[in-house]
Amino acid sequence: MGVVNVTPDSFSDGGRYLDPQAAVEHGQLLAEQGAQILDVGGESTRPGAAAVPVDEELRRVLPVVEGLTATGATISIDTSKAVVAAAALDAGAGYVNDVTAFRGDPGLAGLVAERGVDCCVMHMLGNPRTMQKDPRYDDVVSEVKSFLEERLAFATGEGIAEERVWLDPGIGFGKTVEHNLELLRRLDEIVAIGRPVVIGTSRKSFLGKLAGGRDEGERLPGTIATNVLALERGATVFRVHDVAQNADALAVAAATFRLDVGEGAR
Ligand code: PMM
Repeated sequence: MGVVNVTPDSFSDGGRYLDPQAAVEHGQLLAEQGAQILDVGGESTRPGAAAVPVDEELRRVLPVVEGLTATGATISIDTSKAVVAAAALDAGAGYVNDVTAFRGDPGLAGLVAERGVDCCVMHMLGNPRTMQKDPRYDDVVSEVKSFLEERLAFATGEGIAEERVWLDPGIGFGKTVEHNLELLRRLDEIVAIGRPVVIGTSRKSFLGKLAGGRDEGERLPGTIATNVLALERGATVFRVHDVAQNADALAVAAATFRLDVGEGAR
């Protein structure tokens, strides 16, 4: 899953693709590099980010969804607003990625059910304005797992088919460095819920901290390390900014893991 942020303030690529043409070209490049899905978002969720009015979010994302749909790409719309999701689905998007896990807009789950599309529900403690202020858990993995199970039950209760729901532990959303690492280390426990697991570590700040203070543009090696670990623990969707390099690393890792299984079986 390649990230196409049409925002002025996303933490690693804010402002780079505000022009729809630049965003479409960037999405095309990511698709050529191997992204099977392009995740188009018009509202930054970086810690402390301000909410974006619906008109502005629509103005940012719709031309990009339309432009990328015309190229034949598969689009996921990264939004928590039903109005934005509906317009993006009308314009050709096929997935809804909601970082609030249907807690942000009471109409979104019903819309996903009615349209019969896939969706990603993600764990977040608090909201983007408050989430990084001293997040605490007794056991981060059990709490994230219970939350995702409850949200899966909510989604199916709203009429979304279970096989349409993907789950995401929400790396960096109300988590310390240790919380993120614990979630990655024990990702198999989230995978055990039985739905596809999406992982979004790409360029996030904990990678910079662990590597001695790297800024956003220098976090690709850390991103790849986490994605390879997540693959080994059962994640199947990797939300990344640097598609070519992650795709290569994941292809090699996947081939290696399959070989191990095959050799062991023989
Ligand atoms: N991270 C961001 C935005 N949307 N969606 C999902 N499902 N998972 C994530 O980890 C996630 C997301 C924030 O990163 P960005 O500002 O680089 O897009």
